[in-house]
This record gives sequence, C-alpha cells and structure tokens, in this order.
Amino acid sequence: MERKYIKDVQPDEEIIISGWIEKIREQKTIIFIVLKDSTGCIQVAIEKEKMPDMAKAMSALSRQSVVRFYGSAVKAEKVTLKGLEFVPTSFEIESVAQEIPISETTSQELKMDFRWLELRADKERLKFEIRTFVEAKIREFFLKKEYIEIHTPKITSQCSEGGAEVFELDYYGQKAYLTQSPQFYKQMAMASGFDKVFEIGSYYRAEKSFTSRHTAEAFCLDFEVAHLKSHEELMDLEEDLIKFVLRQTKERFGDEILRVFDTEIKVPIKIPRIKLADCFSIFKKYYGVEVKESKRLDLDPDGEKLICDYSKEYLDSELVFITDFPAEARAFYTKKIDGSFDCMGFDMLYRGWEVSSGAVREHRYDILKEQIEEHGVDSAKMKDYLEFFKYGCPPHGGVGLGIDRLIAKLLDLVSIKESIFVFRGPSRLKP
Ligand code: AMO
Repeated sequence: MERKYIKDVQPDEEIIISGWIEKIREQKTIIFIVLKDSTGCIQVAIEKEKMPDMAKAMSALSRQSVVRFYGSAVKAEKVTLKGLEFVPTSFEIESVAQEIPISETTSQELKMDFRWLELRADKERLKFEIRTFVEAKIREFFLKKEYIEIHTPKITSQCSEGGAEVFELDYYGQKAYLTQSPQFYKQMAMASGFDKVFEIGSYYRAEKSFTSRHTAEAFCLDFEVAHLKSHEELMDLEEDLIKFVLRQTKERFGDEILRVFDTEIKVPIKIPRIKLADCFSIFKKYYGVEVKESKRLDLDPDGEKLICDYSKEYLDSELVFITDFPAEARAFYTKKIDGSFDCMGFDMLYRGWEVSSGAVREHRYDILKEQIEEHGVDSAKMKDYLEFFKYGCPPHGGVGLGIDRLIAKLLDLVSIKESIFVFRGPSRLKP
C-alpha cells in the first residue's frame, strides 16, 4: 500500500495516510478525527461497533499525536473537507503528543521557545513556501543572466563592515570572526575575473538591537558585477530583479497573500531614485518635518518611513532608492562621485524599511588605501583585502539585500522574527 498526501487522496483506493490528529469528535456510535498532513486535512470516520480496538485507542489519544491509517476514502458530500471521508481498516500510533504548551494567546517569547509547534500552523507554512519561491526566483534571475553562484567563507580574519558589531571566535588559537558580509569575497571574485557573481547566504551582526528589523543572523542575497561605471547601472539591475521577483510572486501567490496576510503585492512601473539631500527638502515641503543639519548623513527609521510614504503617495511605488550619500557616512570601499563629497552608494527601501544597500566600489589600490585611512581604519589591518587590488582588478559594484526583511515587508509582517525559520537575537539562542 502506498502512502498518499492528503491533497492527493481519491475515493476507493487502498492507501495509507499519516499525519497529526487535529481534532477528535466522539459520538455515540462513531468517532470523527480530522487528520492533517503538510498538504491539508481529511476527516477520518471510525465506527465503534466495526472497529472497537481502533475506536478505543483513538478516543484515548491526545491532539497532535501522529497516526498512520490504512484504508480507503469514500465520497461523503456533506463533509466540507474535500467531500471525502476516510474509512480506516487498521492503524498505527507513531507518536503520542503531550499537552501542547502554546496556544494563540501565548506570549511571543514562549511561542518562539516552541517554534516548531508554532510553525505547524498553515499560515506559517505558507510563509516558508513563499520564501522558497522567492529565493528560487532570485536564483533563476541570476542564472538566466549567466552569473556564477559563489559560497564565501563565513569564518573570516577581517571585518568588512567595521569591526564593532562582530562575533569573535577562537580559530585554532587565532582570533577569527563570523562574517558580517561576503563583501570582501565578492570583490575578490571580481579580481578573479568572475565578472558576475551572486551568493545567497547568512551573515552575522552582533548588534545589541531589539528592533523589529534586526537579526543577529541575517539571510541575504549579494551580487557583484564587474566593468560598470555608475551606480545607476546597479540600480537598473536591482530594479529588474525586484520587479521580476514581485511579479512572479504575485502571479503565483498573490491571491493567497491577500487572503491570509491581508496585503496586496504591488509591482511598481518604475522604482523612484531620490538623492538623500532631496529627502530632507521633501520632508520639509510635504510633511513640515525639519531635519537638523548634523543628522543629514543618513535617514533614521522615521525618515525611512516618511520617504516611503511619500514615494507611495506621490510616485506610486512602495519601493524607493535613496542615492548619493555623503562618502563619510558609507563604508570605506564605496567609490566617491568625482568632484563631490558624495559617493556612489545607495539604499533601497520597501514599505518603510531599508531592505538593501549597494555601491560602486573603489577599485584603485592607492585611493582605496587612502579611503581606508580616512575612515579611521588602520590600513595595515586591511593588508590582505588590499592585495586583491594590486594585480589588476576591473571596476565593479554590487548589492546586499536582506531576504528576511524583504519577506517581512512583502507579507506585511510586524517583525523580521516572523519571516525567519528560527530567529537569532541578543536574547534568543534557542531552539
Ligand atoms: P548592509 O550592512 O547595509 O550592507 O547590509 C545589506 C542588507 O542586509 C540586511 N541586513 C540585515 N537584516 C537584518 N538584520 C541585520 N542585522 C542586518 N544587517 C544587514 C539589510 C541590509 O540592507 N556589504 C554591504 C552590501 C553591499 O554594498 O554589497 C552590506 O553589508 O537588508
């Protein structure tokens, strides 16, 4: 006998079904069970007189126990679940569940302690089906364009994004770090002549942040391209990617996302590009908000939300690029715009959050070395990184995009925690 997923059960076939007991309803002569597997639910009917041993065992069984039934389904028009009823001839109890320690009203923290139980809900499962799809579409986009997929080391000797928020570890007696970004290795790939690379993987940030958008272990897409001259080219590419992913996801999951998460995916015709300096004029003109001169190096979370509100209301896009940041506010590897204090770095925001940042890089050895010093970093500590630029390296640039954040925004979730399989933060190291 073959095991069938519940979604594939047809009447009058001798099969096996197995899953969790969702509900047990005992009547005088019959016991009804709602059995659930990863594909759906089916009603199982056990007549007490015909199957006394089975009925006795089921009536004593707890919810969420795992059972395997042998038998066949019959048509039962009155049954709302698939119009079918499964009539078992034998059974096996695979696992007896203790009392479930969480419910809908349990605190978020306790639910996270028992994350695997929380994940049994259909809504949770759907999130991860959508995530799988989004990641597959990202990969498809880059493979079609003949990018090479790389997997860079997560244990490193240098910190690419400034050393402050880094997890240190002992590496055979030597100090090492969990990677904050594949940045250096993406750039190494450019010096290796790989031309177009991408990576989908985790990075680690030891920030003591308890915000709804930060995680200590972020799962991200990174890509890097050689022989480009401007950040406009990079934004064109990222815009194509994001529109492709949103369009495909809307086509496949749009209705379900609207029904389950009460949000509609909107694919913009054009993602607007706004210079950072112009954001502050917009805040003043449209919202009467004045930002102090000293706070104009970047957008704070309120600023990110406000510029997204503006983009949505006036430019018909829930996504927006912020460009032309002051060089001093961006990572040392960012290329400066000739004759300006600004650089070729940009962020992309979605529904109020930064979801990606990118830049054209400084690939000229001497200038890069200067920029490292300007940022107050000892260039001797960057010796190994600087080696990449000594032996011929094309101009290049790239982007890092947080997939956890993208999914959280796509599904309009309150916190990034809800988009991650198992979250990691300053006060969370289990399960
Ligand atoms: P950045 O530090 O902005 O840039 O990171 C890129 C993107 O990664 C995601 N991200 C995070 N998501 C959740 N929690 C965190 N703690 C976290 N940290 C980062 C965000 C962010 O936009 N090397 C550059 C990228 C590049 O220029 O290619 C970098 O790491 O969505």
